[in-house]
Amino acid sequence: MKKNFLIALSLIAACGFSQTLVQPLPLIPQPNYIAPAAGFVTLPDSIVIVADTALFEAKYLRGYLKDHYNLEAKIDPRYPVKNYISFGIIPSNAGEDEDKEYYNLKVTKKGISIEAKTDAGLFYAVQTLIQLLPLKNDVRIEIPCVEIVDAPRYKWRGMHLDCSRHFFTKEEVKKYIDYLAMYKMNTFHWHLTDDQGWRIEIKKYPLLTQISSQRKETIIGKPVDSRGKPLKDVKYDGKPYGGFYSQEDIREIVAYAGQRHITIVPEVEMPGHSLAALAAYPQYSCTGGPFETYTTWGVSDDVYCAGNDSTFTFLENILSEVLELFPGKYIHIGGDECPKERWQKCVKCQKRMADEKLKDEGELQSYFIERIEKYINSKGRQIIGWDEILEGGLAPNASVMSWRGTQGGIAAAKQNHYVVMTPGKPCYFDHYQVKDRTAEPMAIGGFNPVDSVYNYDPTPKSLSPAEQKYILGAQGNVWTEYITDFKQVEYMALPRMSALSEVLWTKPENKNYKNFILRLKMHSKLLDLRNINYAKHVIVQK
Ligand code: TNX
Repeated sequence: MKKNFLIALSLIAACGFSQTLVQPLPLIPQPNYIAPAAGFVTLPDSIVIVADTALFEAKYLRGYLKDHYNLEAKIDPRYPVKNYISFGIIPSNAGEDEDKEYYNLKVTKKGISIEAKTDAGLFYAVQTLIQLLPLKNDVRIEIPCVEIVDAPRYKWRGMHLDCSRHFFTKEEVKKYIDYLAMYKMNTFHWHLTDDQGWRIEIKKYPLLTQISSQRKETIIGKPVDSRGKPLKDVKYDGKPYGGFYSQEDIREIVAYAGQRHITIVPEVEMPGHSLAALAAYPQYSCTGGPFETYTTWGVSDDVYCAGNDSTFTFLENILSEVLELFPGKYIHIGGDECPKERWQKCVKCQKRMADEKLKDEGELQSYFIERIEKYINSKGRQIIGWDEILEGGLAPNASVMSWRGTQGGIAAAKQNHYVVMTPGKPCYFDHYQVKDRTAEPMAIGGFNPVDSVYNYDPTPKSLSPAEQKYILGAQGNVWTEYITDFKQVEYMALPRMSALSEVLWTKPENKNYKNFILRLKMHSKLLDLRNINYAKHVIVQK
């Protein structure tokens, strides 16, 4: 099968891209091999999905056909003569994980057949099939005959959402997960804690939800001017703001994502970005407080005390509940932007540095992360952190998320550590999408247009082929200081997320920006059909 797949891929140059010039199929991300055939298959009002009745993918497709086209599909393991959509699992090559997400989708006049090595592959085939369905829901269902053979370029195809600065409901988070699913992404990085709010219920520490999940008000506009200088006359809205996910909510969301083959990587920030937690538990800071959950944007100087053993007990107790809730391999421990002023003046932190022979506060930060890593590794999991965890020495098994450019990722890969690329340029989807800032709602700054996302290559050329293997993939980040509601999340995420999905899924030789825009224009009708908001600059050209 693997051989067939390679042959199929090598055929792409010959026929797959005949589509580049003629009308392409409205698929995003572009599959790696497409063989268009003549004609269409028309689905009748009732159809059989040939599959085990317990298969989630079959039920998902049945639900979609019913909800959007009012088509009744019956799931049955027996084949009818025609009018079927069949699901089949084919043997996988043991030990080879590179094409576990492979699928083959054949649309013929007789029926539609899907084959994959795993349920994830079946799911991706369903996503492709859904994108081939008519873009109006009151018409006959005609699907173009085609064969698609497909598998992703990268293993980590991620999107992040900051639910600390602004809170999004359980239903909104599920919608966001639906968008990842639509684009065959498989990792949702859920930013759950920060200075401005703690959003995850921890049973052992109820004040985290009672106090840390709330802030008394929120700054209006920006705390700094365009050069980054603090503004004097800032105003606050005077409105209490808060929210959190109960453990029950989290279990529901994790299960929802899991069915869609999406792993959630929860982020619990440490040692910095922790003021909200310290507002409830000031004893784990250097000064003892008192503190309030941050009401402004930026980074608080008050961080967890690294000299106090009870800080680690507190964090390990929190993490033990987090590990129970999230079954994935990775736990994100933050590690970014930790001011060191408090540690410099803290007797306990300085004693720790002397006892552990640490030469500066950078090494104290490494001590902190390594200690947490030991705990997480002892539970059979791995840590991932922002690239600051490289400073002062990388914890032995840590993976790195490179956000301040790609240098951190390159350095980590050279040290044989796994890397997820998410450089501010172009992976920060909280930045503007067009040059003219007056044409968009206020954003944090920066400029990351859709084409810059599309043309991004996560694998740095400066790495050797062996080092390049450490690049797991990339991720788009949606930080929400200035994103107050979910419609705005959609606007910032789309269509940059559509572009990123193609970076992550489609092999570079099969990508083409002009062709992407043609497909995006058709695909935007699907977004309209589902009532999803998106930025229209590259779709509606003035
Ligand atoms: C930097 S990325 C941050 C976030 C902000 C973001 C705004 C990172 C690890 N830290 O705390 O929200 O910039 O773009």
